[in-house]
Amino acid sequence: MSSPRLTDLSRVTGPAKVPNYEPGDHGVGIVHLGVGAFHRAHQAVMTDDAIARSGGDWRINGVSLRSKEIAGALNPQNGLYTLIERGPGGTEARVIGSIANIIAADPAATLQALCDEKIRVVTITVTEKGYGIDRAAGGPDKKHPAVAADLANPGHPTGVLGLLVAALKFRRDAGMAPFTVLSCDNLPENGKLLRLGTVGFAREIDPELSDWIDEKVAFPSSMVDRITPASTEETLAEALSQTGCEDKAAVETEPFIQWVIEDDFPQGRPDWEAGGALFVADVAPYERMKLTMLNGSHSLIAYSGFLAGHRYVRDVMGDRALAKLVRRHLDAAADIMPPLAGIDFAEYGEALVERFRNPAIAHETYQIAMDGSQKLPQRIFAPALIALEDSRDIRTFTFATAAWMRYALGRKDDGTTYALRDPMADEIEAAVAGLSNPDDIYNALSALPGLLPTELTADDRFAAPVKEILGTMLEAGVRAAIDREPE
Ligand code: CS2
Repeated sequence: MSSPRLTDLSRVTGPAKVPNYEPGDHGVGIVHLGVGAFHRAHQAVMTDDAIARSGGDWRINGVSLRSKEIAGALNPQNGLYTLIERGPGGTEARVIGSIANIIAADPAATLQALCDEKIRVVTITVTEKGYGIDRAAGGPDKKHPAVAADLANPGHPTGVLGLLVAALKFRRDAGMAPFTVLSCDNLPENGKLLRLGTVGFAREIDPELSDWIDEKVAFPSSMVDRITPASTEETLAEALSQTGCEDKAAVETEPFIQWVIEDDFPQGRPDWEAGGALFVADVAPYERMKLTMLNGSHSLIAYSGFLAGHRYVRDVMGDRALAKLVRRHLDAAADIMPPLAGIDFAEYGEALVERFRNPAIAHETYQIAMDGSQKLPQRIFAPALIALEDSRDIRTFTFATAAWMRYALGRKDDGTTYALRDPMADEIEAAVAGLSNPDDIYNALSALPGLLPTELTADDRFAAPVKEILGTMLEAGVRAAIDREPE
């Protein structure tokens, strides 16, 4: 007999917990751009907790900017899905009721949703590359395809900046309050960056609107954390056994969850404290800790682990030599953290090691290796520069850089090839085409615009070890380079 689809809480028969509220009793107050697995494992969960504890019309109108896949899974389920938390001690499941519906690859409907007066907060997870912000200049990246298209046709926007600006224009012209814009991506000072991008985009088409946005719209920064691998068939099978229902939108994640947010919501917000969110005056030090320690070592794990033949993060942690390099990285990263009240960086590092080792989570190194050009500047290069300026040991940052440069060649030691999956893939491939000498590869990748700071690449304390490690990787293989690395 086939199982019923998860369309209604009354259908749930397994051990999964269900919300203590009736989802349909609560209206929508949030539009979320980018309804991937991470959103469903993070903000949607905290919003579910908030509604459960304090009520309110805070359900989420989700938007998938390009793909129709998630809408196809979630809309027939009335937004319901199973969250599976997998820890070393076991698995727990709950059904989440905070998502109302999904708009898929439909810019006009997205704009309409953003113009709805009931929307008071717009949350965003579109990955680092999704915004179209020129981080160096602090404004819109006019070469980004969506930004270019939206600047040419601002009345029919398709990208994040264009949609936000068009919706804010409509709201201003209609005498409505704006919404608060909350970026939840792994970018340094994500709120400030998004403000610069949005205000800068508006300046190109309507300077008065730009001033209005700058004055009236809040862009709090936030630091988000939860390790969430892509869902697989096993995720869906687990959801079935936990709910007795067929669920095509289930997600699995680790038990740990963290959200640190600047409390600047003029139009109100859900009671996210109910899910454990921490509200602070300045998120920057938390962001820096997470980007440098968690994400930095994640990227080291991804490039060196993938090239050494490890499919999952947990396998990398089971490789003694690599696990030592991860600890070395965490120590070096902890050393450059400015003090943060209530946080012991050594303990934070230990907790990260345990999270990376979680045997129940199958997090692919290849997934984390994606989009290196967007991730490494804040994860590896900026910390390397700080360590260099402080005259600290920068060996681990040079090792991570060499591993990424080796990865950029697109083939493993055994000759297997793979796609780079990076918005700069074409430039990277063209830069290293035909090169085999470490110095040439180093110089070619260092010359790519906006990636490695010249203060770093021109400094021999950085350049020499990167070239040396890359040379070992090319001559003796990545395995040998890992094994030869001093602790
Ligand atoms: C990872 C992150 O894929 C990646 O680049 O480093 O997605 C990481 O899992 C999250 O930031 C954890 O909060």
